[in-house]
Amino acid sequence: MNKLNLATLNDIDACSIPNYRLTDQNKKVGLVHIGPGAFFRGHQAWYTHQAITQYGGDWLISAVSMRSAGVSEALTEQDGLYSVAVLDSKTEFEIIGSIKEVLIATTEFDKVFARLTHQDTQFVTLTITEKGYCLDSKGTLDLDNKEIKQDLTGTLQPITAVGMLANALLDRYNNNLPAFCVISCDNLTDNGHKLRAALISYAKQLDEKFTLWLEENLIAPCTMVDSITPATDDALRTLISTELNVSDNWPIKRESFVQWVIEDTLPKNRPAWDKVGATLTSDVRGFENAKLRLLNCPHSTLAYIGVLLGHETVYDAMQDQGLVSFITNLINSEVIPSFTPPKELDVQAYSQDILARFKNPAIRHLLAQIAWDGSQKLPMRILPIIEQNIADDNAINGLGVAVAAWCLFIRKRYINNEELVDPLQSDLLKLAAECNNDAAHDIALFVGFTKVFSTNLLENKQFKVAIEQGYTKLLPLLSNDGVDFTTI
Ligand code: CS2
Repeated sequence: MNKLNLATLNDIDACSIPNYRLTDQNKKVGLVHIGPGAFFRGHQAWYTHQAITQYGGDWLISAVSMRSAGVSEALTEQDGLYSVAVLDSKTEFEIIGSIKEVLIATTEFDKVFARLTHQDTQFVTLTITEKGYCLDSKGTLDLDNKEIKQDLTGTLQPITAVGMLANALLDRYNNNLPAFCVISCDNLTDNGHKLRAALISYAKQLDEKFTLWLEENLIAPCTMVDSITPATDDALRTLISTELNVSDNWPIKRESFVQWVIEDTLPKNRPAWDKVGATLTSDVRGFENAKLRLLNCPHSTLAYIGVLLGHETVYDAMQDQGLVSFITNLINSEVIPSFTPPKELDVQAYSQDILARFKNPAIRHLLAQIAWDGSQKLPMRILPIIEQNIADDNAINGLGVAVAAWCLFIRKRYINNEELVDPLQSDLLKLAAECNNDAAHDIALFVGFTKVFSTNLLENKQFKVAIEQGYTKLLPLLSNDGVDFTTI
């Protein structure tokens, strides 16, 4: 069977192919992307591919992995080409051509730096996950972060995205090149503003004039990104080779729903993202709040409770009627009242559509994958709702159950000696080791962990009581006993 690459592209007739890669070999790279995981390849690279296909332009992407070699190994021999399978009521395939190359920052730093400081590079997009920004619990750059500290010594090549981009911007400043526009595409509240502030804070440690230049010139729109993109598995590789008659090292699967809302500060010269479905708006915050609160909060809640209940995928958890009624109540009584949605959004319909997406039988999205990095995700998708509800004197009982489920999830990993995927793994496992099943004792340990919980929360009685109650209710799950979710 043919391997997917430029030489075999024309032989594929089962789906659309990126003709521009065959007809215009000189098309330039205009974007660098940091973090070429599945989400980026199913989302921003897909939008950019649509934009190039329909409207042209020198917008090929140089994709940069900060450390891992996997994507580069898989895609380099495929000339950056890969397939996307859209799995929903019908299945559709597409070959995406927008990635020109995949580089690895640790081993190919000079090439990466050359791309970042090239005059053709006008955008740098990022999907580096919450932890990649090295922020503290206030959302500002953590200058005590070990890796940031190392980068700031300037003696070695940068290992953080913030350090690398700040150095590249300094080089552009020194060479009179315009700053590139940075676009954060991670599930962080105010992602663009946080990234901009982090880069400026880093720049302050380097040079005063450069900092002023950056403050005047750095464009960093906030964005909301959405499309459920589970990790690739062998079943997908087999599906691609059967359906497209070509072998693809690393295909991507996602649902058909895809959304990208971008703050309307983008430079005029850009890929035609807005003409191929992205929304430009001045109110990203409203969309971001809606998505983090109505999709990501229920997602994480389902993940922690679902794993404790022994479910494997989001779809499986959504077959559990007790759990679904708990989630639905949580959304209606505690999440929806917590924020003002954008005028154009019908919140009830939006939320119901999300729950319907969770029930998509064609998508096998592992709860364990969503449960990763809880210490970074809770402060974005659950704790702000709790803070708002406390301020508004609204209920937080269901949200307390969600936080308690996270604590018990960590305990279960510890008890079973299973890996906990989280940058604060060792701190969290230490907390778990000290637990003794007494709700007040165990919750005091977790809530006192200031890397996750802000001082406002840890001093709040209502918050502690809600988590303690949730913990007591869910405790039987630790010993695999049942819990009646209709009474929670
Ligand atoms: C998920 C998200 O893994 C997770 O934490 O909640 O990746 C979710 O699938 C996306 O945000 C959907 O757009």
